[in-house]
Amino acid sequence: MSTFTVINPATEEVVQTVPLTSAEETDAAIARARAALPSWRAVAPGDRARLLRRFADAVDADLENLARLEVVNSGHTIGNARWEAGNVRDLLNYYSAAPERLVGKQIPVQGGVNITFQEPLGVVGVIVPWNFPMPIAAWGFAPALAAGNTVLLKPAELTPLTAIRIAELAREAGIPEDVFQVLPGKGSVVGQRFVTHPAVRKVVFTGSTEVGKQIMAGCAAQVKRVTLELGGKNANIVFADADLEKAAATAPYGVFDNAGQDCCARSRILVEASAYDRFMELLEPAVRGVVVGDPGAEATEMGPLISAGHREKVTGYLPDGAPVAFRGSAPRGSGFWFPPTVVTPASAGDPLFTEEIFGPIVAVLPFTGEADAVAMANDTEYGLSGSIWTSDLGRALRVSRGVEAGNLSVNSHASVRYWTPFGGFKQSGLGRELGPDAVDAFTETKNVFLNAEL
Ligand code: TAP
Repeated sequence: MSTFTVINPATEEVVQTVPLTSAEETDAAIARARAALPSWRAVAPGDRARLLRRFADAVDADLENLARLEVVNSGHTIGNARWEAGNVRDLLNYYSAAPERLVGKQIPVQGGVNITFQEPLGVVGVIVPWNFPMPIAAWGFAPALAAGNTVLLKPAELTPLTAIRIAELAREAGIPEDVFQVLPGKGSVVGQRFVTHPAVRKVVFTGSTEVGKQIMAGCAAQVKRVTLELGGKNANIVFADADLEKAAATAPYGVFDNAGQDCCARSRILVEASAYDRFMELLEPAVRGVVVGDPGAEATEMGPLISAGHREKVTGYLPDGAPVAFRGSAPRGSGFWFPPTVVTPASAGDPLFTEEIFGPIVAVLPFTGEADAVAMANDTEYGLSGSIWTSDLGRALRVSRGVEAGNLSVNSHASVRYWTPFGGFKQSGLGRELGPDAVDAFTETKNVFLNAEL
C-alpha cells in the first residue's frame, strides 16, 4: 500500500503517514456511493436536515481539535484555522435548511398540470486543493448532501488530516458511511477516476487553472457536470480620494493572509499616480508590521508556505535584481518560511504582475484615472476577486461594474461569506458556489406534465 508522509510546514517534522487510495479502491468507493443513493434520496427532507444539523454540531464540538490539526498539517494561523472549522459548521447549518425548501414550480398548461422537481444528480466527486482544506471541501459537500447526492471527497495529498477527521464526525452524527466518503490520494489517481468514471455525475474542482482545464476537457467526454474554482491575480485598486491610511494598513492582509496562498489574494496593487508615493510610504510599516511566525501562537498573522517545493516555486519569482521595494520578516531555521515582499515591476507585462505566484509577494504599479485602472485590472486571463478603495460612491459603482471579476469589495477585502455567491469570471472558473443558489448546482430540473383529460 502506498502512503504519504504529512510534514508540518512550520517545523519540517513528520506529523503522520496516511494511506493513499488506489484506483481500484476509488472504483469500489464510487460503487458504494452509487448503491447508497436510493436510500439517501428517500430520507425524509426533515430528517436529512436534522442529520446535517447534527453533523454541524459535531464539527462545532470538535472545532478546536480541527483547527489544531490544520495548524500542524497546513501551517495556518490558529485564528484562521478556527474560522475555517467554523465555516464548515456554518455551511452545514445553512444548507441544512435546503432539503425542506427544494421546491419546484407549478406552471400553467392546457389540459393538465405541469410541475417541476429538483432531482439530485447522483454521485458527486469533490476535489480539494491544499490551501483551504476545510472550507473548500464543505463548499462542495454541504450543498451536495443537502440536495440528496452522495459525495466522494478527495483532499489534496499534502493536506488530508482535517478531511479524514470530518468524515469521522459525519459518521458520529449519523450520516451513513457510504453517503459521504473521504478518499485521501493523488489527483492523478483518485481525482482522475472522478473525471473518467461514468457513475460520478458531477466534479467540483478547486485548484490551478491548468488542472482545471484538463478536468473540464475530461468531463466533456461524458457531458459531466463540472464546477471550477481556479486561480486569480486580483487587483486592489486604490484611488487618490480613498482613506489612504486605511487602504495601506489593510493591503498586507488582503494579500498575505494564508501566506498569499489564496486564490482571492489581492496580489496586484494599483495606485492612482498622484497618491503613489504617499501610499508606498504608508505601506512599508504596515508590511513590516505583519507578525510572521509560529502559526499556533495566538498573535501570529502569517505562517509558513505549504511545502519546500512550493517555497522554491515562489522564490523563483525573485531572481537577483528583482524589483523588491521592501520586505517584512520571517523566522529562520526549520520551516518553509518566506517574508512578506513588495515588488515594483517596471511594466504590467512582468510575470510578477501577471502570474499567480500563490505566495506572499505583492506587485504595485501606478495608474492614471478610472479608465486606466479598469483596463489594467482587466488585463489578465483571471477574474476572481478584487478591491476598490475610494470615497466616491459613484466611482465605486462604476469601477465595480467595469472590473471583470466575480467577487469585489469596496473599501474592504472581504470576499467570502457562506451566504453570498462566490466564483470567477474568465479563466478563474465556471459556476458559482456558496449563497442561496448553490444547491441548484447539485440538482437537475425535471419537468412533468400530468394529462387531466384522459
Ligand atoms: P492542483 O494541481 O490544481 O491541485 C488541486 C487538486 O487537484 C489537488 O487535490 C490535486 O491532487 C488534484 N489534481 C491534480 N491533478 C489532477 C488530475 N489530473 N485530475 C484530477 N485531480 C487532480 O494545484 P497544486 O499543485 O496544489 O498547486 C499548483 C498551483 O495551483 C499553485 O501554486 C497555485 O498557483 C494554484 N492553486 C490555486 C488554488 C485555487 S483555490 N485557485 C488552490 C491551490 C493551488 P494532489 O495534489 O493531491 O495530487
